[in-house]
This record gives sequence, structure tokens and C-alpha cells, in this order.
Amino acid sequence: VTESNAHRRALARLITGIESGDAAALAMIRAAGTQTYAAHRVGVTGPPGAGKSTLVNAMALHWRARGQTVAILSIDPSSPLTGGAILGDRIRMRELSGDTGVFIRSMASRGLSGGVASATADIVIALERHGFDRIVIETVGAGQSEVDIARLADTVLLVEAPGMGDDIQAIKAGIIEIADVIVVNKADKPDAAQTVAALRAALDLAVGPVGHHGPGSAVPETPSADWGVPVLATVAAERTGVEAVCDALDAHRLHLRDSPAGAARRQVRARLETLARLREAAYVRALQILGEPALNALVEAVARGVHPGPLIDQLLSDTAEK
Ligand SMILES: Nc1nc2c(ncn2[C@@H]2O[C@H](COP(=O)(O)OP(=O)(O)OP(=O)(O)O)[C@@H](O)[C@H]2O)c(=O)[nH]1
Ligand SMILES: [Mg+2]
Repeated sequence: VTESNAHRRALARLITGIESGDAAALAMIRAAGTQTYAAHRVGVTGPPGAGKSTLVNAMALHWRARGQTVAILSIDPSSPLTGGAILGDRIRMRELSGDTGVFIRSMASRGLSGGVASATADIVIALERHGFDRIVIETVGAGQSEVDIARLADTVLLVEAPGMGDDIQAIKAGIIEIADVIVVNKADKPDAAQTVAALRAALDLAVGPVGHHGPGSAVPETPSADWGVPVLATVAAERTGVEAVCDALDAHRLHLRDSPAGAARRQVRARLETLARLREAAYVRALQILGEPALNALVEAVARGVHPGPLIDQLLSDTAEK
């Protein structure tokens, strides 16, 4: 399926509009009715430099060879849009450029007027509506990522690299709990088998009653006891092991489709999504109602040593009456 450049440009413009909080773009996203959930949304997370982009590139080539269309959204929580990492991705993904079945977009999550959660979710809606078969959302999982990938993705792929001994950040930070498929990339390096073993051991420990994570948590309490999280090894730079990763992603997708876990997962995601949007919208609205002078007065008082709690309670009850 080829599509016109005009069609692609319109999508790019729509995304820019969403990022800048443009009213027309938001209206377009909101007006178009219910989501179809037709695309497979794959969230890819893991530490910086693990090889996420290289692997995504290889996965995209695999899918393209099978006639599927692919959108790749990389969300960079730290660097501005002109950052070197994104430039690197452009170079790495040049094999995909010129292919109208692939759409690649990088976004910085800083300085988004309406908030990161709603912007990323709206962009995914735009991509889905455009008709891509696969939507990959890549984000650095640094423990407390601004983007909770579990809210956006059907399937979460955690990419690790060897050489960290037992000190795997994802285990400590609980990211391993949201992974549906785990990859140890850079399996050409010596410690790969050890890292695979450490991750498997951590998964075995995690089996049992899922902890309670509270209503706003990014960790879905999905009853996925019947899904065994595979730990695979790849050399993404040489495209080794990529097919097995794509197969595992498909198997997880089928698992969601054919078991109660799918409906449960959707429920959890809907809750996380709603809470994230509510949090952002309430914050933006509160600042609007408050206004700059009242905010400054509040800041002054706190700077003088006044506890902010009662002042904020007072402001909220004042604004509730307005
Ligand atoms: N040895 C080896 N190097 C690899 C492999 N895959 C990727 N790399 C290299 O690892 C470096 C980082 O790869 P990226 O794909 O940019 O990693 P990333 O996780 O997307 O990085 P960030 O987006 O910056 O967090 C690059 O220099 C890649 O060439 C691999 O399988 N083996
Ligand atoms: Mg990357």
C-alpha cells in the first residue's frame, strides 16, 4: 500500500499540532469517534544505549518484508528535539527512509503545553487512525520515565544489554513487572548469558500475587499468570534473533486477543490513561484559575517558611466556589 506524500505531510502536521496544543488539531483528534484498536501498539523501553532503536529498526524491516506498515514514535524525555540521539536514530533508520510504509517521528517530551501523557496518547490515536499495522513507541526506561509506556502499549518489550552484572536497573525499578517480552541485546558481548539468567531469576521471583500499586501507578495489575514472559537474546546490529522477537510479540498479541487477560489489560490501560489525562488537565486548569499573581503570592509565602498545604487547600476551596 503506497500513499501520497500529501497524506503523510498531513499526518506530520497533525502531530505537530498535537505537540503544540493547537486547538484545531485537538478538535480533529477528539471529533473522530471511538478508537478501533486495530493496530498492534508495541512499547519499547530499556536503559539508554541498550540498542532499542537498532532493534526497532530491524523489527520494522522484518514487518515491512511482510507487507505491514509501521509507525515509530520515539519519545525522548531529556534532550531537546535537536539532540544527538535523535540525529543518530535518523542515520540508523536511513534504510527505512523513502519507504512510504514507514513513518518515523521523534518527539521531546519537555515543554509540551498540554502535558506529556495526553500528547503522546493523542499522537498514538493519530497514528492508529492513519492505519498503520504496527505502532512502536520507544522510550528510555530510566526508572521513573515521564511516559508510562504501559498506558500506551498492547505489548511492552523491555530491551536490556549485558555487562551490568546483577545490578539490572529494570529489576530494581520495577520495570520488569510491566514487560511482556524481554530481550537481552548485544548478545555478542561476553556477559549476555549471565544477564539472561539474572532476568529469568527475577521473573521467577516475581511470580505470585501481584503487588498492589495504587490507583495512579504505571504498573498494570494484569492477571497474566498464563503468559510466560520470554527472555530472548539478540544482536540487533547484525539482525540476529529479530524474527524470534517479532514472533514473541505476535504471540503476546494473540494471547491478549484470545484470553480474558486482553480485556483486563484494556481495562487497566483505560484507567491509567484516564487518570493521567485527569491529572494533567486538572493541573493546567488549576493554574489558569489561579492566575500568575496569586501563584506568585503563594510562592512568596512558602519561601518565607509557611507550609504550602493549608494555602493550597484554601486556594482550592476558593476556586471551587468560583
Ligand atoms: N555490540 C553491539 N552493539 C550494538 C548492538 N545493537 C546496537 N548496538 C550499538 O549500541 C549503540 C546504541 O544503540 P541504540 O540503538 O541507539 O540504543 P538505544 O537503546 O536506542 O539508545 P537511546 O535511544 O539513546 O536510549 C549503537 O552504537 C549501536 O550500534 C548489538 O547487538 N551489539
Ligand atoms: Mg534510541
